[in-house]
Amino acid sequence: MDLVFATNNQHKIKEIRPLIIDSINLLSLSDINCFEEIPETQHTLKGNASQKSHFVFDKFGVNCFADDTGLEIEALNGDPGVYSARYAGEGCSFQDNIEKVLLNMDGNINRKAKFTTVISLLLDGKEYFFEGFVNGIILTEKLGKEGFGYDPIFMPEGYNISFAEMTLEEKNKISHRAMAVNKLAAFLNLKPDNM
Ligand code: ITT
Repeated sequence: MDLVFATNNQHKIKEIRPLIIDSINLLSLSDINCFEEIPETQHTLKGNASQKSHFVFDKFGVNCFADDTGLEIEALNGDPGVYSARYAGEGCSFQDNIEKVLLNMDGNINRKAKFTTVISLLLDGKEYFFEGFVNGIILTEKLGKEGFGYDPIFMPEGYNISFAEMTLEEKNKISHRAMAVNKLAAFLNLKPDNM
């Protein structure tokens, strides 16, 4: 069956493609000629994931899912959290966001942080949610060139390299997104008629 991943973030598509079973034909927004900016105005990850999937379902009538992800930093009272994409302001780059985090965390001993992903799946008009998270710490400088977003300054618990120093396969073994997508994939596989 066809399933649209409602994201404008190409890195996310690259990450999850290997995690989705072959019987699912994963489509991007451009595959369905959706080139609009999808609104993301809610104040929770769940709300934003749901808003993104509903936007695509309502306009295009296709089975789809969306992911909303946030990086919560304990010493910053959970910031940037649900506002992770635009932490440094409207139209900012990954680099701008990283610089703002490093500045706000300068001299802070508590480096604890957590990535959380919430997926909203809309299948035949019914909504299902899947969640994944990973704990870690915020580094004091950027390490590595892989991945995207905050990956160069996030080191997952139990590792001594950043997400940006990992291969896609390594990140996919432990990441917030992989955990949520694996739950989605297991659910799709278990559907009785296999759709
Ligand atoms: P879509 O809404 O189109 O899916 P987005 O980039 O706006 O793409 P999110 O709102 O879910 O995605 O993510 C917010 C930001 O969090 C994102 O722009 C990245 O900076 C960061 N982020 C998300 N997933 C990440 C990951 O796996 N590693 C590092 N940073 C990540």
